[in-house]
Amino acid sequence: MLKAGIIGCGAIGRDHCRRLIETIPGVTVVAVSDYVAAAADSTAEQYGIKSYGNDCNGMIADPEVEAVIITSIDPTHHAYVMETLKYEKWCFCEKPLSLTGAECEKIIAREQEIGKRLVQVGFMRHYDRGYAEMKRIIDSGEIGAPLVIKACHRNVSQGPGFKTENGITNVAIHELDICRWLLNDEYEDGQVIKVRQSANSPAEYDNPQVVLLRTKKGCFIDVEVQVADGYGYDIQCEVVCERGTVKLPDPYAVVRRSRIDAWENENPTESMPIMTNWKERFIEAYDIEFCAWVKSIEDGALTGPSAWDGYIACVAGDALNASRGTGMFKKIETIEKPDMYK
Ligand code: ISE
Repeated sequence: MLKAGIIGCGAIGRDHCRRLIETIPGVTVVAVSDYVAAAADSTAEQYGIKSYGNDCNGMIADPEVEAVIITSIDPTHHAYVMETLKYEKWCFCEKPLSLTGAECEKIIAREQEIGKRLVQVGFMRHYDRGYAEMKRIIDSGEIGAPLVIKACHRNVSQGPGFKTENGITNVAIHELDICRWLLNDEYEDGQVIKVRQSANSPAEYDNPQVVLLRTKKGCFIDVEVQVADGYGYDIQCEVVCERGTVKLPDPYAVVRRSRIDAWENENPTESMPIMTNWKERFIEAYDIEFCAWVKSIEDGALTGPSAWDGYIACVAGDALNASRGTGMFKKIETIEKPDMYK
């Protein structure tokens, strides 16, 4: 039984704690910690496990903790991954792996020193049945080579302190990862464009932003990023290939045809609910992701998204953020890929 410790008892941290204790075989959580000590204490109390309060590094050092799961806020990820690697423990880090490509390079260098992959990044879309089926069809070659991706990533709203660049590093980072995975391709260059702004946007950040990417094989990717759409959590993706297209299915299959409310006042409609919470949208993918993670640790070799994948997404994010306002595509340049990730 793999013994894990979780850093971060906020939204997804608490959900992962439940998942690992109640749902996923072969793993349990023995300790938790959080920048806000009370959040760790209440989670620990709920499950009858150890709380390290806000002593996250103390939890990483605990000899009982074999694997560390990092779900704290984005700017803290890099330091906690490096601390975990100090003890050469398994490390599951939620996206983004770091805030910049340069920080990710240090993680990659440390893994090279250790000589073994220990880090997995929480790019759960790889385990979503819709994306996996799209990839299977593209890889089969049945509908020809992929040419264009049209995607959108929409959130209902953001909390305080959200900045324009977080639309890339915290939100579109999923597309920066999943598009190269779907295409089996790497990015050449990219730019982010500010378009007509939505009335839902407070002055502090751009909303929407449009991300454009070109790949080494010449594919074109267009992602509309709305971080405050005012209606739902809406993730869409269509890959146009030479002899057809593949499109991500909506998470609800049930289509309702009825009057929603009063007989007298409404015409009948055909409708499907749209989710508002990202944790719910990918709930099955998170379960599958952790099952696969535990199994790969049992087998002695990680198979999920690597530090390299985390690095590429951050390097692409760096280029996009640097391109803002220039009207120019910016080259996406990486270090040479170490053999470990090939
Ligand atoms: C969150 O961390 C996610 O992973 C969601 O997919 C994204 O839509 C949301 O904006 C992020 O904060």
